[in-house]
Amino acid sequence: MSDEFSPTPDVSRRRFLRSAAGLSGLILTGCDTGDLTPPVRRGGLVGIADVLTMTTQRLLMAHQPLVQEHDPRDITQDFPTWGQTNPDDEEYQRLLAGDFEEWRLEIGGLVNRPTTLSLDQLKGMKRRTQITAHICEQGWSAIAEWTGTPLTDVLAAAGGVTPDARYVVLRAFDGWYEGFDMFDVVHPQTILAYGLNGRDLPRGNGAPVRLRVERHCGYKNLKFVKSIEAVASIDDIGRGTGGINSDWGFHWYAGA
Ligand SMILES: Nc1nc2c(c(=O)[nH]1)N[C@H]1C(S)=C(S)[C@@H](COP(=O)(O)O)O[C@H]1N2
Ligand SMILES: [Mo]
Repeated sequence: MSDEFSPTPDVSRRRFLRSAAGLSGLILTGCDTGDLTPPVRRGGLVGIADVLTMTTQRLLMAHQPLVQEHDPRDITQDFPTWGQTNPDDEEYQRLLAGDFEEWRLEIGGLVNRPTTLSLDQLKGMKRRTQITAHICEQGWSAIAEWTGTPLTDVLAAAGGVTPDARYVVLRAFDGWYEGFDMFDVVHPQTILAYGLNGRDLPRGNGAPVRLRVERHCGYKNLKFVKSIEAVASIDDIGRGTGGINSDWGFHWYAGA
């Protein structure tokens, strides 16, 4: 029997195409410059700055997708801890006391197969190690080696995002949340990091897992990650600007 008359290859091919649709949507957005403007337009000078920063960087970086990776000898001794270093959250404290064995990353929203991942499962997936500069908007920077799972692989573990997903929102145990468009989500250096300078991520730096999103400055690199949600719009997230820091008035896209 030729393939043409056999229902089986056709069905599996169709299923393949359907699951590939989510992924290729991701890959397509990742291949061009992505969105050129932030999801929410603010008025006045700050609004103009929002748009100029993001548009300029996206266009400048269109053909240079990776941020600079440094040499091991550039690593800053004693990477600082900044902001929250020990979330005052009952669930977090319980998980911390149990060495995060019970920690489960929730992956939901507009994904094909909502799921959870344990720390061991995450560590068993594809890993990426990168030595990059962290630039905090509050006036310091430091270089560190981060090891983690690419965010695309984490979404793939949930069957990939559905075609209507436009943003991915991460939430943390201290109540922080940050949203990203697909350009940053599929960026090869966007990882959920569980390792810092070859060791387990210390609590102060966001244990068990923190985001590294290298095109953004410090505050978008969410620590203490609890869940990941793919969404069509950021309107219902916090005050609707796409992240806790932009809700407070910082740029949604500040670049680094
Ligand atoms: N959940 C959460 N993530 C966070 C913060 C925070 O207070 N809570 N601080 C941010 C800021 S302003 C910076 S500069 C970095 C600091 O990361 P570090 O503590 O590893 O230096 O984490 C960012 N991510
Ligand atoms: Mo920061």
